[in-house]
Amino acid sequence: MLEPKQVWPEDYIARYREKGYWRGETMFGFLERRARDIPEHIAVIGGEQRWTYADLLHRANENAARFLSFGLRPGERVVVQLPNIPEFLSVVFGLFRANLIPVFALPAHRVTEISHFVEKSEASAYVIAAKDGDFDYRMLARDVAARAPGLRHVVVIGEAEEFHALEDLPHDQTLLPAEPSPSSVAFLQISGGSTGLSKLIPRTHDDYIYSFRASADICGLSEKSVFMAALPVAHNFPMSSPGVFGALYAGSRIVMCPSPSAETAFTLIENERVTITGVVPPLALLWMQAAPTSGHDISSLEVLLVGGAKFTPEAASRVRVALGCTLQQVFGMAEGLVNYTRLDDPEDVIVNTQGRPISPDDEVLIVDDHGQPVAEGEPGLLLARGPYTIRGYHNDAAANARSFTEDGFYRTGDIVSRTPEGYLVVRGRAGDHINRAGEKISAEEIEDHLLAHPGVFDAAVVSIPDPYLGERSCAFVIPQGEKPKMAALKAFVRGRGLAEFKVPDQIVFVEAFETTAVGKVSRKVLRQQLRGQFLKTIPMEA
Ligand code: OOB
Repeated sequence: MLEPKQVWPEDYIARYREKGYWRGETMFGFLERRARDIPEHIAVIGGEQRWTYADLLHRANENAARFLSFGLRPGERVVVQLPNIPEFLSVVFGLFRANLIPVFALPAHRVTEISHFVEKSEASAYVIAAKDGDFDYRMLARDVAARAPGLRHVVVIGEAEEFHALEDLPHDQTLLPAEPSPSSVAFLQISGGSTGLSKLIPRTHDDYIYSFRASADICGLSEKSVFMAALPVAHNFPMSSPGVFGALYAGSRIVMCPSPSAETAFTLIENERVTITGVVPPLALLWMQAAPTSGHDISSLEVLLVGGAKFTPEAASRVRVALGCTLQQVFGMAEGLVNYTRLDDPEDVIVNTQGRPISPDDEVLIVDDHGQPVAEGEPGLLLARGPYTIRGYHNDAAANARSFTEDGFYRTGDIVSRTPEGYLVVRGRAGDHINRAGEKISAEEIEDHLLAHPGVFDAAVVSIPDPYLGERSCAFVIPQGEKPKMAALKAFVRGRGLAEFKVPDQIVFVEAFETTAVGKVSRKVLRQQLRGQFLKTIPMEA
């Protein structure tokens, strides 16, 4: 079984248990209990399908046996790349039941990212949907299989072609193993990552269940709630804040929304009487713009969670009137710490802050560059430690040395200040990633791809403000030899097998990068210089 490499010290474990945060439940165990309590309640709706809790449990049990039937053994890793369909849940809970470890990829990921996840997690299997919209995931799986020899099985929801169709596999229930330890790793999440490739985030049953059980409570979920997953459900936000897992924990109903466009989302909100959902700021803006003329009755919506990137106070102040619901800001990270504004907070707090931590035992420090606490109210670097914040990444000593302090605090890379009431306000970021509409892009990762082009001598990727996306990416490129065309360079990056959101929005060719008198500057300083230069000299809407 995969054990967390970096674990909480014994005294912390004892405290988290004693305080009732960690209750010894497992991911499958909680669903089983729910299905026993409310078997006939609808658990999930998607397309034409409506599954009760009993249906979901039954399908998960069958899928568990299917995965084991063709040779997967407890503890092995399985990369899961599925869109917002009910099968996401029957597959993932099937993996939990089989003591297999899902690795959550986003539907947008392509061959470079998926191969990296397969290699880094040493995954034996990869689960896909045959198609989503126009995109054929079987083609992608062929490319991944060619690159990752360790991958033994590709399992497909739908028409499998040369791969395994999940439905066709035998499901002999006698293969099912005993329940795993609640302190073991339940799955690996993907980090947004500011340096290089995504890191893998090990989350245990104990810690993750605490985070979404408490989230469900803070977000007011009950058996009467209807939670819509509007963002890709493999992401930590729609998964656990309070997400589909929080919804199942609370016995709520889940609506899987295939696309977050206002038309699709509003139709589902109206038809299924959705009470709560979560979006990133650009979507909130779109929905607010679309609502007055959409012709849909979205009056069932009580709470809109907004997070993943900074929501401006100006936009936040318009939510209640534009959408007729309460705004709940959420500032979280796949590594752990999640902050919410509370539903009964004064409007001023809801509009102007990104909330306060879930847990009384979330330890939050705001420090300067030397690790010293800043004065109350001043901005500084946010460090976090607590009952659902990881102590280390999966198998990545270098990243762990960088991203965690000696005493186990996670360096979030976010710059925040704290109000006297303990609410955090996100002021910026120290790390070098671009937060493009909530999707995190590592500057370094994209620079490496650009440098692989023969016409590129050097490249630096920076974030620049964007009125709609919040930030977009701009690559500064020093050409060599024949200067490549901008479109060709974008196509080159795309052709390296990356998620579309990582292709630079803009490319600016320059002759040289400024260097200091000493000669070489760090990439970090260089990016800062370029960002400054760009904002002064080039119009925002290029
Ligand atoms: C969520 O998780 P990740 O892992 O994709 O990204 C985490 C980073 C944070 O460190 C911060 O830089 C940024 O995303 N962020 C926000 C924010 N929420 C996240 N920045 C400003 N304001 C916010 N409200 O993005 C995530 C995970 C769970 C719940 C919500 C978001």
